[in-house]
Amino acid sequence: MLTIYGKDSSINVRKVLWACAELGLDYVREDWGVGFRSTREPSFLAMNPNAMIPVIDDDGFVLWESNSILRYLAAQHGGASLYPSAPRERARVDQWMDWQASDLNRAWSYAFMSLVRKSPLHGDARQVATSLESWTGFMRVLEQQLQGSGGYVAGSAFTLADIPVGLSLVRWFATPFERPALPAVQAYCDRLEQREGFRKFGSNGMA
Ligand SMILES: N[C@@H](CCC(=O)N[C@@H](CS)C(=O)NCC(=O)O)C(=O)O
Repeated sequence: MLTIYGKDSSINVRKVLWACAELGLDYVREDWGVGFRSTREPSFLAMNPNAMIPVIDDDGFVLWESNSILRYLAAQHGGASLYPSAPRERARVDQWMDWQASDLNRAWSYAFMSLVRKSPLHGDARQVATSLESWTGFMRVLEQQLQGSGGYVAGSAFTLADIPVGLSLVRWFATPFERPALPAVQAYCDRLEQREGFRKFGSNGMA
């Protein structure tokens, strides 16, 4: 039995939900996080002392950190094509997953909180501009990669890396500002749209 702890409006929870869709895994999900049960409850902290969602419990194996959960689920539940075992192919998938979780995530954070979430703590116009500039720079890197990769971020086949990167695109398109045209990114988004997991957990209007 697989249990996923976390509300489905969270981008990091949606990574896990999309991965389960790709793997054909059944699960039950409980709503935790802001607006639902508090991750500060002792029973939650016992699973993840960082008080963050998502967390999974797979037959007694408890794990947090969304990208690590994706890797585990693919390795444990027959996802060899999503997460190849050959060291170089696997490293290429890891590279893009880590890029999303670190550089890309950090770049968009201020602008997204300001322009989409309307956070009163993110009202500094200069910091918004810096964030947008940095985010756009990383998206140009993605554009360049997709122009020559063969269709997906880590190569010609869909892999785990397309899940965090694909969900990140939703934020890119949902943020109101003058985006440069990135045709390979747009074509990639259209390609992801053909996957049920993306339609259910990515392009469903939630950013
Ligand atoms: N590095 C973590 C980040 C997790 C994270 O930031 N989760 C947010 C939701 S997207 C959270 O738990 N927020 C607190 C809450 O909702 O209570 C991961 O990738 O799993």
